[in-house]
Amino acid sequence: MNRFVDSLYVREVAKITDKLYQHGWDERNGGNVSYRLTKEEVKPYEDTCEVLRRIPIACSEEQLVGTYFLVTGTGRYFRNIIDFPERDLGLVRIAENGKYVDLMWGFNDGGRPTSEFPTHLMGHQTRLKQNKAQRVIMHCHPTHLIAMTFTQPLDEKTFTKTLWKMQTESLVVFPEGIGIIPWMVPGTIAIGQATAQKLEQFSSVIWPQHGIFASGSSIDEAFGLIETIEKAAQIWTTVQTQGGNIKQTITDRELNDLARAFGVTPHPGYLEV
Ligand code: 2HA
Ligand code: ZN
Repeated sequence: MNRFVDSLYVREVAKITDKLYQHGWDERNGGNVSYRLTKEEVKPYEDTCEVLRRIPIACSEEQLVGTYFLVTGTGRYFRNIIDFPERDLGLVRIAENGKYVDLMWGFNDGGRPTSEFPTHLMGHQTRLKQNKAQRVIMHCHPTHLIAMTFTQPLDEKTFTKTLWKMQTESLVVFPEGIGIIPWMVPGTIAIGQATAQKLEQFSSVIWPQHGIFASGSSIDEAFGLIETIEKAAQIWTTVQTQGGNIKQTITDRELNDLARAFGVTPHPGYLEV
Protein backbone atom coordinates (compact mmCIF):
# COMPACT_ATOMS: atom_id res chain seq x y z
CA MET A 1 0.00 0.00 0.00
CA ASN A 2 1.82 2.97 -1.36
CA ARG A 3 1.41 6.30 0.50
CA PHE A 4 -1.79 5.16 2.18
CA VAL A 5 -0.53 6.91 5.31
CA ASP A 6 -1.07 10.19 3.44
CA SER A 7 -4.59 9.31 2.30
CA LEU A 8 -7.59 11.37 3.25
CA TYR A 9 -8.97 8.37 5.18
CA VAL A 10 -5.99 8.03 7.50
CA ARG A 11 -5.91 11.79 8.01
CA GLU A 12 -9.63 11.83 8.85
CA VAL A 13 -9.30 9.07 11.45
CA ALA A 14 -6.10 10.50 12.93
CA LYS A 15 -7.72 13.90 13.25
CA ILE A 16 -10.98 12.69 14.75
CA THR A 17 -9.33 10.37 17.30
CA ASP A 18 -7.21 13.34 18.38
CA LYS A 19 -10.38 15.45 18.71
CA LEU A 20 -12.09 12.72 20.72
CA TYR A 21 -9.07 12.61 23.03
CA GLN A 22 -9.02 16.42 23.35
CA HIS A 23 -12.66 16.34 24.40
CA GLY A 24 -11.73 13.96 27.23
CA TRP A 25 -13.88 11.16 25.82
CA ASP A 26 -11.06 8.69 25.18
CA GLU A 27 -8.72 8.39 28.12
CA ARG A 28 -5.97 5.77 27.92
CA ASN A 29 -6.99 3.14 25.34
CA GLY A 30 -10.69 4.04 25.56
CA GLY A 31 -12.68 4.16 22.34
CA ASN A 32 -12.50 2.67 18.87
CA VAL A 33 -13.36 3.69 15.32
CA SER A 34 -13.89 1.71 12.14
CA TYR A 35 -14.34 3.22 8.69
CA ARG A 36 -15.56 1.15 5.74
CA LEU A 37 -13.69 1.84 2.50
CA THR A 38 -14.59 0.65 -0.96
CA LYS A 39 -12.31 -1.26 -3.31
CA GLU A 40 -12.22 1.81 -5.58
CA GLU A 41 -11.07 4.03 -2.74
CA VAL A 42 -8.29 1.66 -1.77
CA LYS A 43 -7.18 0.92 -5.34
CA PRO A 44 -5.04 4.04 -6.00
CA TYR A 45 -2.80 3.03 -3.09
CA GLU A 46 -2.44 -0.62 -4.04
CA ASP A 47 0.98 -0.99 -5.61
CA THR A 48 0.93 -4.69 -4.87
CA CYS A 49 -2.01 -6.61 -3.44
CA GLU A 50 0.25 -8.08 -0.82
CA VAL A 51 -1.35 -9.23 2.40
CA LEU A 52 0.95 -8.31 5.27
CA ARG A 53 -0.57 -10.65 7.82
CA ARG A 54 -3.66 -12.75 8.38
CA ILE A 55 -5.27 -11.91 11.74
CA PRO A 56 -7.92 -14.12 13.38
CA ILE A 57 -11.09 -12.34 14.52
CA ALA A 58 -13.83 -13.68 16.78
CA CYS A 59 -16.67 -13.18 14.37
CA SER A 60 -17.66 -11.33 11.26
CA GLU A 61 -20.65 -10.98 9.00
CA GLU A 62 -20.62 -13.06 5.85
CA GLN A 63 -21.96 -10.19 3.76
CA LEU A 64 -18.90 -8.12 4.64
CA VAL A 65 -16.37 -10.53 3.13
CA GLY A 66 -14.01 -8.57 0.85
CA THR A 67 -14.88 -5.25 2.51
CA TYR A 68 -12.08 -2.96 3.69
CA PHE A 69 -12.06 -1.28 7.09
CA LEU A 70 -9.65 1.26 8.45
CA VAL A 71 -9.75 0.48 12.16
CA THR A 72 -8.08 1.55 15.41
CA GLY A 73 -5.85 -0.99 17.14
CA THR A 74 -6.54 -2.86 20.33
CA GLY A 75 -4.88 -1.27 23.36
CA ARG A 76 -3.87 1.85 21.41
CA TYR A 77 -4.24 5.34 22.88
CA PHE A 78 -6.29 7.81 20.84
CA ARG A 79 -3.93 10.59 21.85
CA ASN A 80 -1.08 8.82 19.99
CA ILE A 81 -2.75 7.98 16.68
CA ILE A 82 -2.11 11.39 15.14
CA ASP A 83 1.65 10.87 15.62
CA PHE A 84 1.80 7.11 14.90
CA PRO A 85 -0.96 6.31 12.40
CA GLU A 86 0.94 3.45 10.76
CA ARG A 87 1.41 1.78 14.12
CA ASP A 88 -1.97 2.43 15.78
CA LEU A 89 -4.29 2.06 12.76
CA GLY A 90 -4.71 -0.80 10.32
CA LEU A 91 -6.41 -1.28 6.98
CA VAL A 92 -7.94 -4.74 6.93
CA ARG A 93 -10.03 -6.71 4.46
CA ILE A 94 -12.50 -9.28 5.72
CA ALA A 95 -11.23 -12.69 4.49
CA GLU A 96 -13.31 -15.29 2.64
CA ASN A 97 -14.37 -17.41 5.58
CA GLY A 98 -15.03 -14.41 7.82
CA LYS A 99 -12.82 -15.83 10.58
CA TYR A 100 -9.81 -13.76 9.61
CA VAL A 101 -8.96 -10.34 8.33
CA ASP A 102 -6.14 -9.66 5.90
CA LEU A 103 -3.94 -6.79 7.00
CA MET A 104 -3.16 -4.57 4.01
CA TRP A 105 -1.53 -1.63 5.77
CA GLY A 106 -0.64 -0.42 9.28
CA PHE A 107 -0.31 -2.15 12.69
CA ASN A 108 3.38 -2.15 11.84
CA ASP A 109 4.49 -3.24 15.29
CA GLY A 110 2.36 -6.39 15.26
CA GLY A 111 -0.92 -4.81 16.39
CA ARG A 112 -4.48 -6.05 15.82
CA PRO A 113 -7.91 -4.43 15.38
CA THR A 114 -9.82 -3.20 18.44
CA SER A 115 -11.32 -5.83 20.73
CA GLU A 116 -14.69 -4.31 19.78
CA PHE A 117 -14.17 -5.10 16.08
CA PRO A 118 -16.73 -7.96 16.02
CA THR A 119 -19.25 -5.52 17.57
CA HIS A 120 -18.34 -2.93 14.94
CA LEU A 121 -18.82 -5.44 12.12
CA MET A 122 -22.23 -6.49 13.45
CA GLY A 123 -23.09 -2.80 13.71
CA HIS A 124 -21.94 -1.99 10.17
CA GLN A 125 -23.91 -4.90 8.78
CA THR A 126 -27.08 -3.84 10.60
CA ARG A 127 -26.80 -0.18 9.62
CA LEU A 128 -26.00 -1.06 6.00
CA LYS A 129 -29.42 -2.70 5.83
CA GLN A 130 -30.98 0.65 6.84
CA ASN A 131 -28.71 2.82 4.75
CA LYS A 132 -26.29 1.79 1.99
CA ALA A 133 -24.13 4.84 2.68
CA GLN A 134 -23.34 3.65 6.23
CA ARG A 135 -19.59 3.52 6.75
CA VAL A 136 -18.48 4.61 10.21
CA ILE A 137 -18.83 3.15 13.67
CA MET A 138 -17.45 5.23 16.53
CA HIS A 139 -17.27 4.29 20.19
CA CYS A 140 -16.13 6.64 22.96
CA HIS A 141 -16.72 7.62 26.58
CA PRO A 142 -18.52 11.02 26.72
CA THR A 143 -18.40 12.24 30.31
CA HIS A 144 -21.79 13.91 30.85
CA LEU A 145 -23.69 11.21 29.03
CA ILE A 146 -22.07 8.47 31.11
CA ALA A 147 -22.85 10.45 34.27
CA MET A 148 -26.53 10.59 33.31
CA THR A 149 -26.64 6.78 33.12
CA PHE A 150 -26.14 6.75 36.89
CA THR A 151 -28.95 9.11 37.76
CA GLN A 152 -31.58 8.68 35.02
CA PRO A 153 -33.90 5.78 34.31
CA LEU A 154 -32.43 3.67 31.50
CA ASP A 155 -35.63 3.87 29.51
CA GLU A 156 -35.15 4.81 25.85
CA LYS A 157 -38.20 7.03 25.55
CA THR A 158 -37.59 8.96 28.77
CA PHE A 159 -33.86 9.34 28.15
CA THR A 160 -34.35 10.41 24.53
CA LYS A 161 -37.03 12.97 25.42
CA THR A 162 -34.84 14.46 28.14
CA LEU A 163 -32.05 15.00 25.59
CA TRP A 164 -34.45 16.26 22.89
CA LYS A 165 -35.65 18.95 25.29
CA MET A 166 -32.18 20.15 26.29
CA GLN A 167 -31.53 21.96 22.99
CA THR A 168 -33.43 22.60 19.78
CA GLU A 169 -30.82 20.78 17.69
CA SER A 170 -31.21 17.37 19.34
CA LEU A 171 -34.43 16.21 17.66
CA VAL A 172 -33.16 17.27 14.24
CA VAL A 173 -29.90 15.30 14.67
CA PHE A 174 -31.33 12.15 16.28
CA PRO A 175 -35.07 12.05 15.49
CA GLU A 176 -35.13 8.25 15.92
CA GLY A 177 -33.92 8.67 19.53
CA ILE A 178 -31.15 6.78 21.32
CA GLY A 179 -31.07 3.06 22.05
CA ILE A 180 -29.97 1.76 25.44
CA ILE A 181 -28.69 -1.71 26.30
CA PRO A 182 -28.21 -3.02 29.84
CA TRP A 183 -24.71 -2.86 31.35
CA MET A 184 -22.69 -5.63 29.68
CA VAL A 185 -19.08 -6.82 29.50
CA PRO A 186 -17.41 -5.02 26.56
CA GLY A 187 -15.56 -6.86 23.79
CA THR A 188 -17.98 -9.80 23.81
CA ILE A 189 -20.16 -11.24 21.08
CA ALA A 190 -23.15 -10.75 23.42
CA ILE A 191 -22.68 -6.95 23.63
CA GLY A 192 -22.19 -6.93 19.85
CA GLN A 193 -25.49 -8.68 19.29
CA ALA A 194 -27.39 -6.51 21.77
CA THR A 195 -25.92 -3.34 20.23
CA ALA A 196 -26.60 -4.44 16.65
CA GLN A 197 -30.22 -5.19 17.54
CA LYS A 198 -30.62 -1.61 18.80
CA LEU A 199 -28.94 -0.24 15.67
CA GLU A 200 -31.88 -1.59 13.66
CA GLN A 201 -33.89 1.34 15.06
CA PHE A 202 -31.34 3.82 16.35
CA SER A 203 -28.14 5.31 14.94
CA SER A 204 -26.60 5.45 18.41
CA VAL A 205 -26.69 3.21 21.46
CA ILE A 206 -25.82 4.01 25.06
CA TRP A 207 -23.70 1.53 26.97
CA PRO A 208 -24.61 2.45 30.57
CA GLN A 209 -21.71 3.40 32.85
CA HIS A 210 -19.42 2.98 29.84
CA GLY A 211 -20.07 5.14 26.78
CA ILE A 212 -21.74 5.44 23.43
CA PHE A 213 -21.68 3.45 20.20
CA ALA A 214 -22.63 5.59 17.21
CA SER A 215 -22.87 5.11 13.47
CA GLY A 216 -22.86 7.32 10.42
CA SER A 217 -22.25 7.67 6.71
CA SER A 218 -19.09 9.69 7.36
CA ILE A 219 -16.62 10.43 10.13
CA ASP A 220 -18.21 13.87 10.47
CA GLU A 221 -21.71 12.45 10.78
CA ALA A 222 -20.81 9.89 13.46
CA PHE A 223 -18.76 12.46 15.40
CA GLY A 224 -21.45 15.12 14.98
CA LEU A 225 -24.05 12.76 16.40
CA ILE A 226 -21.94 12.00 19.48
CA GLU A 227 -21.09 15.67 19.93
CA THR A 228 -24.75 16.68 19.81
CA ILE A 229 -25.83 13.98 22.27
CA GLU A 230 -23.00 14.83 24.66
CA LYS A 231 -23.82 18.55 24.40
CA ALA A 232 -27.42 17.81 25.41
CA ALA A 233 -26.14 15.73 28.34
CA GLN A 234 -23.83 18.58 29.33
CA ILE A 235 -26.71 21.08 29.27
CA TRP A 236 -28.80 18.70 31.36
CA THR A 237 -25.95 18.47 33.88
CA THR A 238 -25.59 22.26 33.94
CA VAL A 239 -29.32 22.66 34.51
CA GLN A 240 -29.02 20.29 37.48
CA THR A 241 -26.10 22.26 38.92
CA GLN A 242 -28.23 25.43 38.61
CA GLY A 243 -30.71 23.73 40.91
CA GLY A 244 -32.63 21.68 38.37
CA ASN A 245 -35.73 23.79 38.81
CA ILE A 246 -36.92 23.93 35.21
CA LYS A 247 -39.19 26.94 34.63
CA GLN A 248 -39.66 26.42 30.89
CA THR A 249 -38.72 23.81 28.37
CA ILE A 250 -39.44 22.79 24.77
CA THR A 251 -42.91 21.26 24.72
CA ASP A 252 -43.93 18.14 22.78
CA ARG A 253 -46.01 20.35 20.52
CA GLU A 254 -42.99 22.53 19.77
CA LEU A 255 -40.88 19.44 19.05
CA ASN A 256 -43.55 18.28 16.59
CA ASP A 257 -43.46 21.72 14.91
CA LEU A 258 -39.68 21.47 14.72
CA ALA A 259 -39.81 17.98 13.18
CA ARG A 260 -42.25 19.19 10.52
CA ALA A 261 -40.12 22.24 9.72
CA PHE A 262 -36.95 20.14 9.33
CA GLY A 263 -38.63 17.20 7.60
CA VAL A 264 -37.62 14.60 10.20
CA THR A 265 -39.78 11.88 11.74
CA PRO A 266 -39.61 11.60 15.54
CA HIS A 267 -39.57 8.08 16.97
CA PRO A 268 -43.22 6.97 16.81
CA GLY A 269 -44.98 7.25 20.16
CA TYR A 270 -42.33 9.40 21.85
CA LEU A 271 -44.15 12.73 21.50
CA GLU A 272 -47.71 13.58 22.58
CA VAL A 273 -49.62 14.70 19.52
O1 2HA B 1 -11.25 -0.02 23.22
O2 2HA B 1 -13.35 1.52 24.93
O3 2HA B 1 -14.96 -0.57 25.15
C1 2HA B 1 -11.41 0.25 24.56
C2 2HA B 1 -12.84 0.43 24.87
C3 2HA B 1 -13.61 -0.80 25.09
ZN1 ZN C 1 -15.24 1.71 25.75
